Amino acid sequence: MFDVREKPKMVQRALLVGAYFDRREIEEAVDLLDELQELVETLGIGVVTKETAMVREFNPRYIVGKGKAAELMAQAKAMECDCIVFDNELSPAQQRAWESESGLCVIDRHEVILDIFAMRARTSEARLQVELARLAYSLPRLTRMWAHLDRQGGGAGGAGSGGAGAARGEGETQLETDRRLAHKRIDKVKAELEDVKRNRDTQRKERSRVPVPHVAIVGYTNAGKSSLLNAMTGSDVVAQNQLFVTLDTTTRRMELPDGQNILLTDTVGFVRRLPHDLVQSFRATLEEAVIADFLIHVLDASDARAVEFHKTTTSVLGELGAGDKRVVLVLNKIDLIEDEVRLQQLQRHFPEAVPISVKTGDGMDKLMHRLHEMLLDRVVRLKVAIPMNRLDLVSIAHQEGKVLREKYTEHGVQMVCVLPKRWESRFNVYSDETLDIDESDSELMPA
Ligand SMILES: Nc1nc2c(ncn2[C@@H]2O[C@H](COP(=O)(O)OP(=O)(O)OP(=O)(O)O)[C@@H](O)[C@H]2O)c(=O)[nH]1
Ligand SMILES: [Mg+2]
Repeated sequence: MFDVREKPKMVQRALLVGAYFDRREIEEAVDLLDELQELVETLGIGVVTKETAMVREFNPRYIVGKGKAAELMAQAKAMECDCIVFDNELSPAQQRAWESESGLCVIDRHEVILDIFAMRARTSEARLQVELARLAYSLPRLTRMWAHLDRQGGGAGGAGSGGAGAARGEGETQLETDRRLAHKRIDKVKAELEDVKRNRDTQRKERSRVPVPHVAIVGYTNAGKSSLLNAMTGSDVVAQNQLFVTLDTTTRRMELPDGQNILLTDTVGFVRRLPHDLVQSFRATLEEAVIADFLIHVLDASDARAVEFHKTTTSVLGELGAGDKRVVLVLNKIDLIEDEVRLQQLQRHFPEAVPISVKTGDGMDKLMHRLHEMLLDRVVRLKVAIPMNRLDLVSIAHQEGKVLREKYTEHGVQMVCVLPKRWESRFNVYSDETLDIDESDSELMPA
């Protein structure tokens, strides 16, 4: 690991700045700053104050005007802040200018998100992916006074482990050494990620041997994706009222009421202004969304920013190459909406969406029904009379589909079953729609 300069102490008190360039953007700037506050607090840093700054004349050194920059620095010091956090992306040079002139630690939303991901990464894959994103971010910033916030110690990314690896080559400046080692590390992490990817591909191949439809749950962070997976499959993926709880995908099998099996995958949440290199680094993980047959897009309908969140998720999905996937949109947390009109507005905005509450179970039957509809083109429902010498088909029907009715006769087995389309031709020979086998649909599908 390359050497990084440690910052003098942990930062604790932050002044947040959101610069905007058009008077009409003020609302959005305030809104994004509120979100930045949530992100900063996730790192355990207190937010002392939030300032929006309208930029009349863009100053490439500070983004905001020189006077405004001086004012903000003075304010940060007067309020005993030890850190300034920008909602806007700071170039390495801008960050250096702010840090050297204020004497404070200055970071941007990008770095905050990277640090949250680093703090949350648990599996080796997530750690590698975060580390890669952090290295990409750090490389042009090696001359900074301080490196990443590194609150979790050890962990991924530019943590200052220095040591033998950082030995300076002949005639090299410290900066050149840092750069060389960073590049070396980047190559190594990339190679390790390739291994992980190969493993994943093998697993996927295994899965696609049995072509069960694959559905990925996507959405903004904290929308309730993991909760939905848990509710649908009875698993216990961690679900918490915090940002970016999930950094790894979890795939679980579930059976729909019509007997079809599907694979459901929980994915990493998105956020506005999600760093591009982070999306790139998490490609392997997020690829689950790209290869899925369709997506369940979970939206927190109780959040006033739901429409914005929807836009963000849709555009990140586009960036990942999953923009043309079929989507079941879910308006979650309707139990928290007190204002009926608000829910109606959302439903008018998203007429196709299924309103649900994972918490109360409200609407879950409708969601199941919608999933069933999405898969209609993949299954057939057949009435068959299987002769004694083809009892192998009976076991196939049990394994691959769902047997709704079954009657043993002296000639063989009569069945009503739902089967994946690819079995249709083999069963069709024995199909007999006139069979009189007691069949009531009531328990199968919700209305
Ligand atoms: N009131 C209410 N809370 C919900 C509902 N669904 C989920 N939650 C809560 O919302 C919070 C976030 O849920 P998660 O399932 O962790 O959200 P996520 O989308 O997986 O979030 P990340 O993994 O961070 O991207 C948790 O505190 C859940 O208990 C719901 O229908 N109603
Ligand atoms: Mg989650």
